[in-house]
Amino acid sequence: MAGFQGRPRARDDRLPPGQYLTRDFPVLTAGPTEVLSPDEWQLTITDGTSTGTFDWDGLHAFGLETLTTDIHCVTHWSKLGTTWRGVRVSTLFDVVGVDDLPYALVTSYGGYTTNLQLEDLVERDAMIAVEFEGEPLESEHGGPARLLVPHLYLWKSAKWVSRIDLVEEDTPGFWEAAGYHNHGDPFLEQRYHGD
Ligand SMILES: Nc1nc2c(c(=O)[nH]1)N[C@H]1C(S)=C(S)[C@@H](COP(=O)(O)O)O[C@H]1N2
Ligand SMILES: [Mo]
Repeated sequence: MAGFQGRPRARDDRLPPGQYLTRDFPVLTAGPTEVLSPDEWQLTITDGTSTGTFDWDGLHAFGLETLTTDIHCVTHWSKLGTTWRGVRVSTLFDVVGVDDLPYALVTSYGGYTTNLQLEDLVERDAMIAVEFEGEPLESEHGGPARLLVPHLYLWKSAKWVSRIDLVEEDTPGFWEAAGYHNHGDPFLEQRYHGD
């Protein structure tokens, strides 16, 4: 039967297995909140050969895109239809001219790390987010700027992002080394190592 194509995904299909919906926005940080002003923040992207550093103005020079997306935390809460503004990671990679190395290690101010496959940063909606629901991103949620990788569990979305190193070898980040799944796809329920 024709007519179903393009139909928005039903609300129930948008909730990954084992998740519940929340209207709150819980804060989850494995240490102190980093409090950085926009002037203090910068992001370095490197593949070991080509390197680019973006400060607040340099990031905004690309113009902000709006993304409305669902987010999922491994602690079982999900939020549907959250709206963010930021700059696509793929835009920054193109500007720096990085090689397509297969993995990324992302580092935050304060030392948090998380690892990703290149494709998860460039083939979906990953962005450096600076606004949430029309407001500057609060410090506790990673402001002034965080990584947002909405199709993976939220521990991949490094708050106060400071570096993205593209690398040949995959290295587990903070939670991945502590037993979380290396990839973290919520629809495959990849919560812990071995899932
Ligand atoms: N720098 C940094 N980023 C981080 C974390 C952290 O502890 N430090 N926690 C991660 C985890 S486990 C989750 S669930 C989300 C939570 O984001 P929120 O506090 O904005 O809800 O941030 C992720 N990014
Ligand atoms: Mo988390």
